Amino acid sequence: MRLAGKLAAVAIAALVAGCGPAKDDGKTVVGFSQIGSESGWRAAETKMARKAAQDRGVDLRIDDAQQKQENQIRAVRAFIAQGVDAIFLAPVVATGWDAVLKEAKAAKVPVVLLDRLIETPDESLYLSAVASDSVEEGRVAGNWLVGALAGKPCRVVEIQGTVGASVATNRKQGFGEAVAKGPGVQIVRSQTGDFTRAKAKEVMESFIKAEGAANICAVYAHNDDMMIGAIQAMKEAGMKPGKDVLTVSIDAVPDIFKAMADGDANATVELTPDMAGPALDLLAQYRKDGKAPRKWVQTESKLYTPETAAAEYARRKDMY
Ligand code: GZL
Repeated sequence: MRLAGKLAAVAIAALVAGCGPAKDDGKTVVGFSQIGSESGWRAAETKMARKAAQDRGVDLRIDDAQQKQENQIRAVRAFIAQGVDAIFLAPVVATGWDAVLKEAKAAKVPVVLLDRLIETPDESLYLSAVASDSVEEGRVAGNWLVGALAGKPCRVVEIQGTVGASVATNRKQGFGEAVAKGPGVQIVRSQTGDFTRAKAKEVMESFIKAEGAANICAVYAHNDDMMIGAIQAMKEAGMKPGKDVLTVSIDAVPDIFKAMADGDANATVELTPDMAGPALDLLAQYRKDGKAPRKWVQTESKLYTPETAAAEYARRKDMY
């Protein structure tokens, strides 16, 4: 490409990503293609990423993709054109990344995946991934429900995360495997709420209309924000979530602890929003010694129930 063309490409890329070429002030520059701010958990991940970068003296540039893959691909290209040292990518969906990640690889820009995984035949396209075992998260949620039912049959409705997201596919799989062991436990409705409160409220309203309030024994939501939306829908329908209807969801954000303390929710599976900290540390080590890090840095999946909800809410409310 002629020099003029190159300069034009950098200028356009800089405009798209909102910042100029990577400065050479000795700081590591990382471009973070963030999914959006669809949930309290996601907002906390962004907040903690900024702090983790500041604590480590890293120049972190965050692009908000408004939950659109095409925006993430555009941001990754912009970061490559800026000459960043590395890219963090929270992939909104699991497929469609090979082409742009091949461009990053060709430009020798390492990519670290955060909180969701991708499906690719070529694992060399990313340096490492910091993420939970989302099948296990679904299993922990399902095992809790089977235990709480203690053999009682139950018609369960499920509100899934974003269609095509690795965590949604996996959380559905893990939960399904676990509740298959519960006698008479049946998932009677399952639909995406796209990880947002508003969409999940609409989906829960449609479930109540289709099933009848009295026929819904439990709700499983792939994240707490959607459960908060479902709780609002159940209350508006005169149902008693947390009492007549068992609830279990994932993330362990402050609002679900408040709901548990208020008696409106029963269980959540924790997912730490601090994914960027471990990613920055493995990147620093890699830049120092050139040794490939582990392909997957797994974060833990711990169950919380109402017994500790008030204390957990007090502890978490200013962190997120
Ligand atoms: C899970 C993460 C999910 C959260 C949701 O690793 O990708 O995305 O559970 C968020 O709150 O929308």
